[in-house]
Amino acid sequence: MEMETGLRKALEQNQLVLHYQPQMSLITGELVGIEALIRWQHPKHGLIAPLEFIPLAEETGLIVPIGKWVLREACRQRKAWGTLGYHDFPIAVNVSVRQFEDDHLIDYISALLDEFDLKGIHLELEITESIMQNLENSTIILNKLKELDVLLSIDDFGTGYSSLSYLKHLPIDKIKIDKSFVDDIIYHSNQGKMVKTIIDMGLNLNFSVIAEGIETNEQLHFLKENECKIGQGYFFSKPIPADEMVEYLLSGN
Ligand code: G
Ligand code: G
Ligand code: MN
Ligand code: NA
Repeated sequence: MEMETGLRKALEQNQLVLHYQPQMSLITGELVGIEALIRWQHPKHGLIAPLEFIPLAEETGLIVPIGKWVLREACRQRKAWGTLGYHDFPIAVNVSVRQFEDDHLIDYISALLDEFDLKGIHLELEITESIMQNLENSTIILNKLKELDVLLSIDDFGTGYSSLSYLKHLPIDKIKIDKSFVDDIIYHSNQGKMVKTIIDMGLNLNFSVIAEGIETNEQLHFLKENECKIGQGYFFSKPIPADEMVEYLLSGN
């Protein structure tokens, strides 16, 4: 209860911040996307990670206004980067199921694209496989979002219950191979085979495939060998504040 009040306050008093993590082409080494990740800059407790407050936000429904704030802040930041001359990559935002199912989401996103003069392809929504539990309704929502031209990706792919055969009937652009698979690549050859299988099937179904949580050269090497074309992880950069991201962009990354 106390934390819920605190979280409400956080939203009202601008204590929420976004950090940004680059997504890199494993072929050219160029930056091809940026994921926005929320943090709570608490006046007493410092920077609080999303795992410590997003579950509560989801339970209480606060995720809906918080999620709107995230979308707006990400679009504002994306426009600012565009003004600096960085036009080409989308900004990716995590969207919780409850937010995904909110009736106002589509109109809200449409209004944001207008407000910040962005094309749909400048914004990517990361949703999880759990939306498949309500396949019929989710299909309708995904199709409406796709009419706005926003990019749609499946986060934490491989940890849920969906299969690629389901996904091929949905307007999904990208799958993000969960970090847990990438972690084990080098230690267990079976995990490597699994990752390879996901990459191959994803590419065959015309999805972009990104590997999450790349930390080592060995993982990078394996992924490149197996034709994974995009990667994200501490190997390239941790999630960083917006001002550091500008330096990162300026440095030609
Ligand atoms: O940034 P970090 O790796 O600590 O994120 C941990 C988890 O929190 C991830 O699963 C991520 O998807 C989730 N998360 C981060 N930012 C947001 C956000 O803005 N909205 C939602 N719904 N989840 C987020
Ligand atoms: O579930 P989602 O993919 O949205 O969450 C990404 C989470 O993973 C964020 O909390 C981010 O900080 C974290 N992350 C990103 N790259 C790495 C990595 O290379 N190693 C580790 N341990 N965590 C990572
Ligand atoms: Mn994500
Ligand atoms: Na993930």
